Amino acid sequence: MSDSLDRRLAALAEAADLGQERVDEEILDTTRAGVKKAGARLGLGVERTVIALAGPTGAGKSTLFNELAGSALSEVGRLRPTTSTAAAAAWGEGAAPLLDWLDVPRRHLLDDPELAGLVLLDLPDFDSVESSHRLEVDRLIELVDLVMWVVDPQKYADAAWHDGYVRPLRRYAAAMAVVLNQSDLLSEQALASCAADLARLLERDGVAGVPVLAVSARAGEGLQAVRALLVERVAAREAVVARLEADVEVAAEGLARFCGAEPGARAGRKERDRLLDALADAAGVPTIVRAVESAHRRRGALATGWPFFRWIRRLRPDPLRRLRLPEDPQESVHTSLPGPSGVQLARVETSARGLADQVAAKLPEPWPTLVRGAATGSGDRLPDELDRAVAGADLHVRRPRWWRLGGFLQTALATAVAVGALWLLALLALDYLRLDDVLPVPEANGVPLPTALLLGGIVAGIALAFLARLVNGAGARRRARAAGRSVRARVEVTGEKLVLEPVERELEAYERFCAAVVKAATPSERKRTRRRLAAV
Ligand SMILES: Nc1nc2c(ncn2[C@@H]2O[C@H](COP(=O)(O)OP(=O)(O)O)[C@@H](O)[C@H]2O)c(=O)[nH]1
Ligand SMILES: [Mg+2]
Repeated sequence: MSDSLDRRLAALAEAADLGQERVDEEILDTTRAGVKKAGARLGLGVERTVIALAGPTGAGKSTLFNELAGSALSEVGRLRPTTSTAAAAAWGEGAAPLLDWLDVPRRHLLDDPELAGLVLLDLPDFDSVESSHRLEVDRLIELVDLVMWVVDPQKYADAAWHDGYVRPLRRYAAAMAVVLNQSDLLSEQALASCAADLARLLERDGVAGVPVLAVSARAGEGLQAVRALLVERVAAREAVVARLEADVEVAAEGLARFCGAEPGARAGRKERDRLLDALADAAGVPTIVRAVESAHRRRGALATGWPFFRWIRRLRPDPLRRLRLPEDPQESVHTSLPGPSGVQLARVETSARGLADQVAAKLPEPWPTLVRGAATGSGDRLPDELDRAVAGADLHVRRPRWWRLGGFLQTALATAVAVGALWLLALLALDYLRLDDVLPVPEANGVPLPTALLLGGIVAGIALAFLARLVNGAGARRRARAAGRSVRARVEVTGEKLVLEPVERELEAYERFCAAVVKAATPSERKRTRRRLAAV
């Protein structure tokens, strides 16, 4: 019978768990307490129905209680306030655990097969001058399966009752009945207009359709109808579930204000790109790209440049070494990149916020705040994580194979230049000593060989260096682009981890929370059908 209720209670408990540390704690506590109460009540069985007689001072609750019990169990009093605790009458054996749970020590055991399963409570007056009475009434109204309000012709319109109880409890209309007592004090006509007025007030309170029974507890009039109502409710065994379902509905409604009509959006391309750009900038991608490019040029020049000018290149440090950028990916290394500036970090935060707002701005609070917090929450870790991302990136620093050949050729050409120069110096010395005919100078195509070696070596060396420089320039740009791409890819992973995934987690929590709330708020198909039929 309570399959649907169990399912809804489970959904409510799930919503309370998902809302943990997100949604207003007080509401979650109330929800959890409600789930716990429902579990306890269901655990005590639906075979018994707890019905409380509640109402203002002197309406006749105790008189009615005694009439129904068939004996003077409860004190009917002119001396007020009478008692601060409720009195219970239980029909049939085995009500003790239920009464223990209700914490009602004053109990009487009655025997009437027709009413077996009924636990009737005579509550203190809710309008008593003793505030403890009211507290006791409120405590028990939370727990009982059905409240039978007892009012009299003087007090049926009191604001204390309508505004203090009926209207706030209007969602519990299914767990309510009203007895208009002391009908013997009115003429038939007056009673009719009084009952009509009461019905009108109840409708205004939002509980139209609640059964209203006019009785005279003292004269014993109309008691049969009250008894019939009790018998019917006890026999149907539905009061427990009906009351708890109303509890679930109220609780689900309380949580539903944290759920909007719109589902959470997913991060858009534009927002993602903006965030990624800001992160790449903060990670120093432009600096890295420049360093990779100029390192390759420098290394290429050292390997293949004109040997006589290489020393100039050596004067400037290698940019990759200077930034301590590992050439092989190594996450554990700390680079010497300057780290993100305040402006760069602010830009990351702004774009993370923008992304959060894009996905969550339309959700009800607290979700936009939570999503924004999730998007920007890892800000402290950002510089470190970005550095790690950079250090772990493949910068595509590889020495091309042809550099060996180029270097070898340059060395050979430089050697030729040196040989030619030394040779010419030797000839100069011999000429000075007037020994120039001693050594014949070989010629190549009419040019003396030492001259050819010197000049040819210079020209070829410079030409080779020039050519190599062109090729190395292109290679440097290519490597720089590849390095930029791989650093960006790593930065993207960091952005996923620090911004997008936390945002996604919050959105998921939102969706699961609201799905649970909807589930809790939705009665089963069978129940709805029955309600629809009842409405016809
Ligand atoms: N005239 C009349 N008096 C009643 C009726 N029911 C109760 N009373 C009296 O109203 C007074 C208060 O009754 P009681 O049952 O103690 O009211 P409680 O405060 O609601 O418990 C007592 O003097 C009762 O005798 C009734 O139906 N008609
Ligand atoms: Mg009383």
